[in-house]
Amino acid sequence: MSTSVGALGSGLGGGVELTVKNLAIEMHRRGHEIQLVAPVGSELLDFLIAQIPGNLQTTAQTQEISDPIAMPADPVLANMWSHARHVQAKYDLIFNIAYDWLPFYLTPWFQTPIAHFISMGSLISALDQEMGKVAIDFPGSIGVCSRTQAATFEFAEHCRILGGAGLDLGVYEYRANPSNALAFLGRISPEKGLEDALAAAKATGLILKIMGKVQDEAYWQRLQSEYAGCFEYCGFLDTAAMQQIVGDCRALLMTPRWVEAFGNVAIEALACGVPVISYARGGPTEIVRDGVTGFLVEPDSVAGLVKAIGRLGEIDRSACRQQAEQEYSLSAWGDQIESWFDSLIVTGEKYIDY
Ligand code: HBI
Repeated sequence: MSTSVGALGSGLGGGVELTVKNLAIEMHRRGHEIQLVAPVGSELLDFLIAQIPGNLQTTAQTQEISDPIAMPADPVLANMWSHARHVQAKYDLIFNIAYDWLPFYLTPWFQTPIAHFISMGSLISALDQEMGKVAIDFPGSIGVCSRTQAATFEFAEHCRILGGAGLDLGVYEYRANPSNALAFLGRISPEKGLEDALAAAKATGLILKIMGKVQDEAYWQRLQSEYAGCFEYCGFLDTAAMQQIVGDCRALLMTPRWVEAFGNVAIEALACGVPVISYARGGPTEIVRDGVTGFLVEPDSVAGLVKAIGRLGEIDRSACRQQAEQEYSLSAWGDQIESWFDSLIVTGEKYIDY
């Protein structure tokens, strides 16, 4: 059950799109039958996708913590879950990655177990409450990306830490000798702090190569005029094209204003041998080995970013690729996910109703 904020392949789902893609690939490789349920216009390799019509959800990160739960007219989210209700008997498990109230509220109404993967830290109290109910009433059914993300929820100790995704490392080419540019990967939206990455690039005279979907037009217009000449916008690219550009950069800059749940882009950069310079906030603090595969910088400090850029000569790029191979392979992540799923699937022989 995909994200409700955009069709798969649109880029609006951010890191969730890589998570869904690699999960589908890996579970298929392990012999599981999969049906994807996603907003109309979705595409993902040649997987069967139930294309669901309706209006997209508002992105949770643009809402206030005390906001009421909102659903548009003809909500794609509700239509997705009506579809799930009709087909649930055909499947052993439903995997949900929508960061929305409805899937959690509906959990007790479903006969098929639901594995909820929460893709961001706490954002909206009313949503946290519903997630917390499921965490208690359906033990083990909540998966998250990182410990720091879990810690933003009151039900942290009920979360299973899974990482944000695993990578098909063959898709990422290791590059030893980069050009003199920096990379920024991600949705162009205020919570990603792109202005700080641009300020650091400007201060060091290195071009910032920006890749990702423009999600907040006004924000992007403002940055383009303020930092004209400091960046090259490469658009929202597929993995093969993206890794080609990232691999040629001296470092990936991550400047999250929020508790980044994981940072799929960090492990993608490492897979290309590219060090990660990130604010010490959220998921990247559990990924970057400070001084070895990148640098963790005092949050919101552009000066700290500039200092770290000056130290890139200390990093052995092959150590970055090695970390991706040791910790972020798709098969290792697949083991974690599959054992999580197994723990939730009620198989006949265990619970026979007399
Ligand atoms: N907002 N309401 C809502 N629902 C989602 O599924 C959602 C979101 N905001 C962002 C998002 N998903 C993903 O792009 C990130 O979790 C990566």
